[in-house]
Amino acid sequence: MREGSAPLIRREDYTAPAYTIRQAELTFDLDAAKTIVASKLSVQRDTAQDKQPLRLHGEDLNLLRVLVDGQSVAFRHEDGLLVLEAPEADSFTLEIRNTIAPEKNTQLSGLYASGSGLFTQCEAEGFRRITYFLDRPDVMATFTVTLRADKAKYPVLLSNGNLVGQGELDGGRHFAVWNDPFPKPSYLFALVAADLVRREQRVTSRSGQEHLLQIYVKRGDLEKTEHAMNSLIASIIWDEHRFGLPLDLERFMIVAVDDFNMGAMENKGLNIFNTKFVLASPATATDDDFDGIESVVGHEYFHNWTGNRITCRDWFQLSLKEGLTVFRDQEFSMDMSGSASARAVRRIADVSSLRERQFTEDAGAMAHPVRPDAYQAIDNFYTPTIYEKGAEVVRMMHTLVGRAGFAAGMKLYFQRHDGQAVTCDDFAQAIADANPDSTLAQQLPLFKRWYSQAGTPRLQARGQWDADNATYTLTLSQHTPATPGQSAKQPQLLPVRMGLVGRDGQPVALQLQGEAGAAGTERVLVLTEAEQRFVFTGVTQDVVPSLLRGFSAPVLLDDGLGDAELLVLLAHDADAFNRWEASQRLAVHRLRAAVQGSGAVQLDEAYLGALRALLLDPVLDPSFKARALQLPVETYLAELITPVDPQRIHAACESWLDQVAACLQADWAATFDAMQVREGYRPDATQSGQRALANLALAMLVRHAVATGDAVWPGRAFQRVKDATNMTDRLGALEALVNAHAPLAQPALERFLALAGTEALVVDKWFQVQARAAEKDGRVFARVRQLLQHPQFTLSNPNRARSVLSSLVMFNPAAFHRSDAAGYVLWADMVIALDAANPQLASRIARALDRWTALAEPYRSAAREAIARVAASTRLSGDVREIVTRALD
Ligand code: 0A1
Ligand code: ZN
Repeated sequence: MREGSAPLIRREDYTAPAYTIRQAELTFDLDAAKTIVASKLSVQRDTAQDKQPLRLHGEDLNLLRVLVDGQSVAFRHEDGLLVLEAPEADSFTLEIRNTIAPEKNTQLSGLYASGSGLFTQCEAEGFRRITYFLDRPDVMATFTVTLRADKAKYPVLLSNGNLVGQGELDGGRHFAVWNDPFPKPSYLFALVAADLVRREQRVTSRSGQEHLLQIYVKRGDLEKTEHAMNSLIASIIWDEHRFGLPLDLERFMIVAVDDFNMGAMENKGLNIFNTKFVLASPATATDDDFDGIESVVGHEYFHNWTGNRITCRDWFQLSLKEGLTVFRDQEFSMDMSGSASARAVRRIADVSSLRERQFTEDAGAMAHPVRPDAYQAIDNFYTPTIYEKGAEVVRMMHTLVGRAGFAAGMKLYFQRHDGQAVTCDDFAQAIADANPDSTLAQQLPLFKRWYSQAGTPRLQARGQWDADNATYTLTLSQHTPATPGQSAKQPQLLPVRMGLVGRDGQPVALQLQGEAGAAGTERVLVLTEAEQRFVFTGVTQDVVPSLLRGFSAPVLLDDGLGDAELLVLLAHDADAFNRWEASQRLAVHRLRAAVQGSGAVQLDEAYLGALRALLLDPVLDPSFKARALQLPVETYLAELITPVDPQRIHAACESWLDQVAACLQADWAATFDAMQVREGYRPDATQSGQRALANLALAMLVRHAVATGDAVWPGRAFQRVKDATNMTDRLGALEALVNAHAPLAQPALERFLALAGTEALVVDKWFQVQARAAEKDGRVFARVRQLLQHPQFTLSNPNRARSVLSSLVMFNPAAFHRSDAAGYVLWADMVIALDAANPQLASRIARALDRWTALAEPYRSAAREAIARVAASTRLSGDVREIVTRALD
């Protein structure tokens, strides 16, 4: 939609569909310039409702004809809808013929061209860009799809379900007929017509049913699909084992496409993936890429039950499928990672991402509840709040009812709702009903505030040890700050997993006053009011509270602990997550003091000693060490140190890094050598932990060497860029040189690009490393400007566009927020330019200034001006219009 803002769609206005479509027979004559779509729909009127016109969604379509039961009928166009007066009969056949132009579809929503192939993306409202339809998730039809196309150009023709016919046609054309027996909403429809090759495997499920698994990619990419196939098989086994959910399809296909707005899409039986989440070889993909593939393959596969078998009634319920499916993919990745320590590191990664992306969202102009109340462009609501915070809400339910209770709840959810389009309430009710004695069931309305209230709750904790009575009183209180449109918040239900750690590091038994029975050393306190006190008895020594273990609730904790207490937790906490958390908070204390003081951090001996002890600890996992010895990212620090001065935050981080690099130089050197992996490459938790710590050590060593004029470590890093046998090592060495602004950075970049050849995903990394580099004297920003002119740069491929633009505006605050406002000028230019072709992509970039009101001057005023300039543009899409309007409200 162009010009003017799109209407606000409200959750409270939901009404059941007046008509439903039972069956859809679609025929496509595929051609990039002009595709003809013929659709034959069995439509049924809901006779319980008053008779009303049939209103079909349609966008950018060229309509050729409309027939009802074979007769042409009158129709009109109204607000993007095709409106037909209600036919006499309650059930009728509607036939529509229209054309579309896939090669002109630069939005990548609907049917579009990528390279020489044709692909679809229908979630959320892309199907209406293919043909007229009741394009809403509570209308579910069975689809039979005939694809006709030139055989040489499009040898592979795929759609959802099972292949029920294929053959030759005149003029070098061929056809395929696909039938999907599962009724599904139109957003799960998919088709692919392309020249692709495939890896395939047959598997037999526990029940004895045979399934065909296929992964389709471009020629030359086949050997990079092994990890995706292994991940798919692991996902199938895991879902059956953990949740009793078997693969219900004869055929499950994954197709990789170069041009894709998001990560991947769970179309029934025909998942379409961004190549980034399919293709991996040790030479082209990092350990993180391998992990990303495992988790996204899992995520899309798990949607087959949580999303496809049970779908959303309306888009306000998006978290019903996304929050739950993220929770499931997180659990899958944790179960796959092996040891308890590797699980903890996964949790640390997930929580870091939540804080960096969702906490910042919840504090900004786009803050919205997990179940939003209103939207203009639904594509703007595929957010960290719907996904990651939604997953935390599911995780809290899991905490409250336990693993077995949650499994029972899932079982009940499927018994009740399989084949339906339902709401978040239905899900919570099923989990509660399966666990009637749980706190969740008893406090369900209170718990459900997690769905309705936006904003990150603040949890304050204060403890008092009473030596005379041997009691420890913990007072917990909460409040949630106002968010746009929600000024007053009510208390929420917060599960607080906790322990008490003696000053000697020993765990303390937790006996609540008035409670009988044996006491353990860890428990979950449930805060349900604004303030509550918990009195522990038999506490004979002063203790340090270790609260929110494993991050048991998505809140910001203020426990008032000082350095001495955090050092106890860092060294001794039985909970690995809270050990890591202590390391982060010790760093934040120092960074905050620097930002608010002289600018440079002063690292004391006690702190450096603790870091050294951590680095050299013989028991801790390298992956844990790598996490605990890294600073929180600057975007998250900006949430903790306000008003936000990105330059001062960056300067403080740089000074922390300089000192840690210098003071621990010998330890970093020993660590780098000790962490070399001698066996063949495996992307598992053990090896990737070693590589992560080696890369961190190398970055520190190169930094210190550049500062002191030493050439040895930069030389070793350069050598590694040339000789590394895997991408994790190669990229790590390149980043070390680039971030330290080493003289060898430029030759290393040249070598890296030469080695990348035509591997698009590796070229993306080359752009990304430079656009995310640690800013120094404006050099990174200047480089970004050059990169935008590079012959291999293009705005039309989302991955490439993001590798430079998102890297700058989302991940490199010090390069982006400049006192001369040049970053904001570039941002505004790029948002406007991108919006003309791809509004979804543009509106993601537009969100970089969501938090402008928290900025210090001069950034704040300059950011506002840039947003106002975008808002003043007359040709904005509804997507970007919504973002900039909310930002200025
Ligand atoms: N349901 C997908 C995410 C998705 C949403 C919209 C898209 O349109 C461009 C694409 C993908 C998931 O959660 O994986
Ligand atoms: Zn999803």
